[in-house]
Amino acid sequence: ISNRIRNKKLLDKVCTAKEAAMLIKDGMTIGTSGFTPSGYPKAVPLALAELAKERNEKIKINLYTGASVGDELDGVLARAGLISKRLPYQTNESLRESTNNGCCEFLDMHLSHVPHYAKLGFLGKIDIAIVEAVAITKDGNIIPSTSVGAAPTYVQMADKVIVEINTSQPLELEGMADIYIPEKPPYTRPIPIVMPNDRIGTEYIPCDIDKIAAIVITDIEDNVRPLAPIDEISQKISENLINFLKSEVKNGRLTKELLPLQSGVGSVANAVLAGLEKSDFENLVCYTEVIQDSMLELLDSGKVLFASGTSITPSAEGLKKFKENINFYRDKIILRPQEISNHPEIIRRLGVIAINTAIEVDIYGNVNSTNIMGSRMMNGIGGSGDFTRNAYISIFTTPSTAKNGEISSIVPMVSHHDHTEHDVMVIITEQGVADLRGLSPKERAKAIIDNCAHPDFRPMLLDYFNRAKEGKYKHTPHILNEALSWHDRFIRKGTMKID
Ligand code: 0RQ
Repeated sequence: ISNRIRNKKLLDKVCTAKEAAMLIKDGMTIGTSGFTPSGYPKAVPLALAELAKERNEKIKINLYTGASVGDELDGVLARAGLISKRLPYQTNESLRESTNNGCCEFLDMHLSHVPHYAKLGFLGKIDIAIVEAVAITKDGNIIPSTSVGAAPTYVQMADKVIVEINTSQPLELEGMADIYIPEKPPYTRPIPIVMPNDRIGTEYIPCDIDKIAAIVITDIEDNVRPLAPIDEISQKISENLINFLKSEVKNGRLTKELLPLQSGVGSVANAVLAGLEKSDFENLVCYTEVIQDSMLELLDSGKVLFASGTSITPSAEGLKKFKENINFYRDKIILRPQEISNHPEIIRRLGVIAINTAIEVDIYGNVNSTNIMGSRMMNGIGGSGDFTRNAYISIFTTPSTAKNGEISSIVPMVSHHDHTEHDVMVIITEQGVADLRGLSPKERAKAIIDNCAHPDFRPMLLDYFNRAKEGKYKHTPHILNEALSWHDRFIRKGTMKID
């Protein structure tokens, strides 16, 4: 344990998860490590739920994380009814249910904004930070595990810090993190990253040793999510993306090395990235947030030389492989705070190609990535807005239909807005590619309907668009009492199709 807790005095702080959980009181705001079920605290939240049950207490806490975390944190606390407010992104079924049935307030935030707003005091006081670590240095600084997320800021802001030393996380993770906390505005200096592999900070999360109130030793592994196998549709989307990138090279707008790549999470995103393996592109680099299975495979094959992110979140098999070959990955991956991995200034400076997933897209290029049928929260915007708005090329991928073909992912008007027509450059479905750059709204509508809509819905979309154009105002033609009727029909009849 002396390898993991390097200051003898800190050994006095080692306690059970239950003792640490007793520090958490009703009404507190807790900021935790963790980003897309990776590197989040597990033992203390499990103990907190147990404790509340034992004492029959209905305490409520505000839970701030980096992004989605595993069931031991989100799921267990949501089912116990302990979460009053949660931000900024989630993928847990119980928490999703709790959010959608009104038991838990959920703030869906741009991920780069979270530490920034916290520092500015916009999110209130942080009482306790809980951070999963592989070790604590002699000076009390924290070596994070498989994710950095918003932990550096929560540690900086919190009154007390609880550290979960996770012995299932290899000590070799030490050295992969690069912690740099930007100054508080106004008039800050530029963040000195000009290349994706620049290191600008420390290998540890700076922490005032006196703030460490409890240390819990655990070996519970990250509860990572399985990825759906790559199906025909994702394969076709991936091919369309590769062909689009190839045409950019042909037209002299990109080289064979492309530009730093960012890719979102989920099965479609994983499949899209996997397609790069067989492409002619070479010496690629990634400046992204989440490092998923396909990115590790691209590093294995040498197709990708280097990846910068804020978390390593492969599937269970991918995680096993990562741990077994950690020495290979150590100098090829940098983990940064999410404020840096997703920072607008750096994304714009590096010229990132951003590839994210839409739930639905409208004929003018507005994108909904979060709310199904306008109101039902799926996961959240995550980092897709951070990257899309500032990207060199912003791309959204989606299958052209959902729910066995009953829903068109291309609709007259999105039922919720995450990314506006002003930020979205390219839409890709399994049907084709709509390159919206330099197009007016009506030109965009034509490109999206012709290239991306499913043939089952294309005539309906064209009919809507043509009738809308007959209206008085011709700039972004809509028929307002019809624009959301497709969603309404699905809710009433289980299909967007007309009899
Ligand atoms: O629902 O599971 O109930 O069937 O949405 O869809 O096709 O499984 O796709 O796993 O890639 O997730 C956008 C949610 C896609 C994800 C989203 C239903 C569909 C299914 C999931 P069921 P799939 P994926 C990175 C950056 C956030 C934005 C982003 C996501 C479920 O990628 O959360 O990219 N993105 N952030 O049936 C109704 C439609 C639908 C639909 C799909 N048009 N209407 N339901 N679904 N399209 C994240 C971070 O920054 C951390």
